[in-house]
Amino acid sequence: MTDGEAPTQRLSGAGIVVDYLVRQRVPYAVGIPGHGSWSLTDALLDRPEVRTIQVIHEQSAVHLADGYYRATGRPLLAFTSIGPGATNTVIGMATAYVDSTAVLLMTGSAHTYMRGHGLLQEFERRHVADNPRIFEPVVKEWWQPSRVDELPFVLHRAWNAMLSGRPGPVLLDIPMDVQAESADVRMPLPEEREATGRARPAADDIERAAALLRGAERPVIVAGGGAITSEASAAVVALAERLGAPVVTTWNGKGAIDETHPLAAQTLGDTASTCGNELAAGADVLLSVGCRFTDWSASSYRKGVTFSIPPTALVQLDIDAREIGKNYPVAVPLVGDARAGLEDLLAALGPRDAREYRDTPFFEEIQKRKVAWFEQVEVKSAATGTPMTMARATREIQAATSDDAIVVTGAGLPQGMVKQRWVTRQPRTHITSGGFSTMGFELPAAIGAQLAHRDRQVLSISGDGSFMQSMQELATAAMLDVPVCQVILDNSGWISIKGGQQTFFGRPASTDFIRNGEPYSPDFAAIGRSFGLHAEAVNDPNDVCEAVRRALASGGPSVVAIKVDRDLERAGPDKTGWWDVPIAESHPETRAAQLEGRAEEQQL
Ligand SMILES: Cc1ncc(C[n+]2csc(CCOP(=O)(O)OP(=O)(O)O)c2C)c(N)n1
Repeated sequence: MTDGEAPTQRLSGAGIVVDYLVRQRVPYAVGIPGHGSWSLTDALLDRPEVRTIQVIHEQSAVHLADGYYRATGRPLLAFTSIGPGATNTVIGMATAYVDSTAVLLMTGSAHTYMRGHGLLQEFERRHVADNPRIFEPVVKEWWQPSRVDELPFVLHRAWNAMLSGRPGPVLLDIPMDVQAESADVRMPLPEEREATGRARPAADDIERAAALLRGAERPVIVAGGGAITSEASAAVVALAERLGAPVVTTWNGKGAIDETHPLAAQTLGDTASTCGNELAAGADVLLSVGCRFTDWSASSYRKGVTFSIPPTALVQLDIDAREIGKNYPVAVPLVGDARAGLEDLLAALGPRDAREYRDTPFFEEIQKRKVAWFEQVEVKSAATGTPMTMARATREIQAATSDDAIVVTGAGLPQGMVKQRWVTRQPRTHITSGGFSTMGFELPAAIGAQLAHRDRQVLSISGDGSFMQSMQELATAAMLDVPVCQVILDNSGWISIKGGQQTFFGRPASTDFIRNGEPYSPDFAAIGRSFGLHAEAVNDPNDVCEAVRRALASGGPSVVAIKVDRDLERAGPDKTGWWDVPIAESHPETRAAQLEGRAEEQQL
C-alpha cells in the first residue's frame, strides 16, 4: 500500500503533527506551551508515545532537542506558543543552523482569519503574522500553512529538508485555527517520502583523489562535524591507517577518531594543538571531510599556521557543494556523503603495500610532534596550585568518567579547554556549539543527550557566566530526574573575554564580576541544593575527581562548583594558532602585530 492508497483519517491540524511524530518514532516534544500551541498540547495528551517535556526557557527547548540530535542523529520536536515564546528560540535555531544539526520547531501563529489585526503577541506592521521572517537566516526551510489539509505534505517536506543532505533546523509556524480545525487526510508513510541513501561522489573524482593520495608522502585528514553526522568515524580511521595519515579534528569533528589512536593528531586551529596545526600545515595532500574551514579552525587563513593550501593539494569531501572551494582552492572536489565518499576512496586505493603504516619516517614524526604537544599540555594540566588551573580541573573531571561519557560545552574558556584537553574516545561524546559558540547551550543540550542515553554519564561543563544564562534548566533536570552532572568552572567573570582583550588590546576590559571590590560569584553549590540536587563546592584540585564521582554516582542531577584560577596567564587553553581581531590605532603595538599577521593571510 502506498500512502496515496491509505485510508483517510479525520484529524485536527495538531493531531496530524502528532500523528506524524508517532510515525517517525519521535519520543519527546519539548517546549513551553501557551495559547498559541494549546491545540498541540491537547493533541499530545492523546498520544502517550510522544512524551511532552517542559523546559523553563524556550531557547533551552531547541538546545535540548539539538543535544539529543547530536547524541543520536535523531531529531525531536521543539514547540512554543506564539510571540515571545517563539522568538526566544532564535538563538537555539541559530546554533543548530550554524552547526548543521536537525531540530523541528513548531511555533504557534495568528489565526488565518485574524492575521494582521494585531492579535495578542502577533507582529504585523510590515507583514501579517511575520514571525517566520525573524528565523529566515537560521532555518533550512520554513512553512506557514494556511489549511489543515496542507499539513501532511508540509510535514514530510519538513522532515526531508531537516535530515537530507546537509541537515539543519526547520520551522513550522502553524496558525491556531489550522492546529484546531479538522480535515479528512491520508497520512504520508515516512518510508515513501524520505531521501534515504547516501549520495556518492562522482567515480572519476574518486579515482583522481585516490591517485593523488596514493602518491602523497605527507597525507593528512581533517575531520569536521560532517564526519560525525554521517557516522563516518570507522571509515576515517580505516583510511588513516591505509594512508598512514594523521587525523586532525575541528571543534565539531572531535570524536571522529579515538584521541588515543597513534594517528590521532588532536585538534586544529586556535586554542587547539601544536601537532595538529604543524601536521596540517605541512601536508602535501590534505583530505578534508565535512569541514567548512572556519576562521577558528583555519587560524584566520594565515598561511602556514594551520594550512598552506597551496602548495598543499586539497581533496575536499562535502555533502554540500556550496562548501567546495569556498575558502581554499581544491585539487579534487568530492561532493557526497562523508562515509560513502571515504568508503569509495578506500576501495579505490586498494590494500596497503607490505609496509605497516607505523614503519615510516612520517609516522615517527607524527609521534614526535604529539609528544612535544603532550609535554606542553602537562604544564597547565598537571599544575598543583590552588586555586587550580581550569586545565587541571578538566583533567580531574575526566578522571572521574568512563570512556563513553558525554561532555557538553557552550562557550568561553571551558569550551576551548575541553576541546584542547579532554581525551575524546568515541564519536558523539563531545558535544559543543562549535560554530556559534553559544553561552547557555551546554546544560539544556546535556539534558537532551542524557534523555537519549539514560545509562551513560553526561556532563555539562560551563563557565560561571555561561551557566548563569541557562541555570534555570536545573529545574528541568530535577523534574525529569535525569542524572546530568553540571560542572561549573568558576572564575568570577567572563574571563575569556578579559583575556582576549588583554591579548589583542593590551589592557583587559571590566569583565570581572565584582562586588565590594572583590571577585563575586553566587554560591553555586547552594543554587544546586535549592533546586533539590546533589551539589558540592570544590577548591582543592585533589578533591575534584572524588567530588565528580560522587555526583555521578548520586543517581540524579547534580552540581559540582569548582573555583578556578583567574590569572590570565594560566586561566585558559594554550593559544596554538592565529585569530584575526581588528585593533584600533590607539593600540599601536598590538595593532602592528595584527597587521603583520593579516599581511600573511591568504587572499580568499
Ligand atoms: C550568548 C552569548 N553571548 C556572548 C558571547 C560572547 N562570549 C564568549 S565567551 C564569553 C564569556 C564566557 O564566560 P564564562 O562562561 O564565565 O567562561 P570564562 O570564559 O569566564 O571561563 C562571552 C561573553 C557568547 N559566546 N554567547
